[in-house]
Amino acid sequence: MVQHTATSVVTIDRFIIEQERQFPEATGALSGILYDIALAAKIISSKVRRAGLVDILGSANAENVQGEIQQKLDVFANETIIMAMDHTGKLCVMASEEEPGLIDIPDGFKCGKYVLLFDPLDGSSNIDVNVPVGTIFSVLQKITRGTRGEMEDVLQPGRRQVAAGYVIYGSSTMLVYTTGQGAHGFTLDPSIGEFLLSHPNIRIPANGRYLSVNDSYEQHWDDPTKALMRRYRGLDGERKPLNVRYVGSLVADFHRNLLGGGVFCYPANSSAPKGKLRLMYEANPLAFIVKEAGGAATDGVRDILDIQPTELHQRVPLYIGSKDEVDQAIAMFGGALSGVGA
Ligand code: AFP
Repeated sequence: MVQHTATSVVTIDRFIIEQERQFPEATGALSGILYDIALAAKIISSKVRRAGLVDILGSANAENVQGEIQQKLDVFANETIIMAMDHTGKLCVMASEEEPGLIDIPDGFKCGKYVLLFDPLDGSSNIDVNVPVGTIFSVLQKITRGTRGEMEDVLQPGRRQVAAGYVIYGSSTMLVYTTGQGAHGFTLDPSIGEFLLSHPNIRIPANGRYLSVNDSYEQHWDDPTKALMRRYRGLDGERKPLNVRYVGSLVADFHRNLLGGGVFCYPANSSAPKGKLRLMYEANPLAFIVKEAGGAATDGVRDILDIQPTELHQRVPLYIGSKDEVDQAIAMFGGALSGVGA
């Protein structure tokens, strides 16, 4: 943790500018996207904080593209991000976990060279019971020639991300992001409305304390998955057991393991052969962050960051966290990681 004095406080804006200065050729567009996301995060945070006070809880009676019931705050978060981002001239297209197709930049607004993918409010089924939820985002560079962004611009492997991050609306609101120069965390000081640098250059411990998995699916797991979970729990006598912690809100589980060490697993199972989590909105951005923090992420066979997406809402099995723990998953499934912890 950073100890601040009145003059040493580093706001997220100042930090972003200082990082941008290291790249004289930077146009400021990526920094602008990060400021705008931080602003959207403050708006969402203030709404989430009031969720128990105002009559906003409960279903908006709409099903999203994943067939899940949307919560009202999901809708609010989705709209807040779109409205904060679509007119800035920095993006050419967006995609959200809550929307079936691409989100075009409205007519009359300039298009920029970046693509934004986001999960506006992950873990929303936890809102009613006051459990942390989060926003996750990923930024890619446009690769097609036209002015507007196309599906090809969106369906790029995670290794091409130029920025990624998440916001956790927990006991405090924190924003963690990377642009490929380490993973840095900022805590929102609600009294001044600023994200302040609190966790510079986060490093995930190489081996973990925590195992996060929903083992109510055990009967649907294949044998290697069952063997891996027995290994993590120390039941096969090969290692010290990990401590099980599962919130059921990916950002909360990931954040705890990032700071304390551990592995989050959402394996494939016979009723969800590709798992549940989405490659573009959840796995890729968190894989970029964990890699910058010295950890790793795999689907068991491939490095998450190497997967070539084929569809917008693609799901992927996910093992993410401390490098030694992810290595155990890879060994169990016979996969390989490239550039881990670089
Ligand atoms: P919701 O947004 O529907 O609450 O789903 C949350 C989530 O996508 C992710 O945040 C959790 O890690 C995961 O699903 C939990 O899924 P299970 O309930 O199947 O364990």
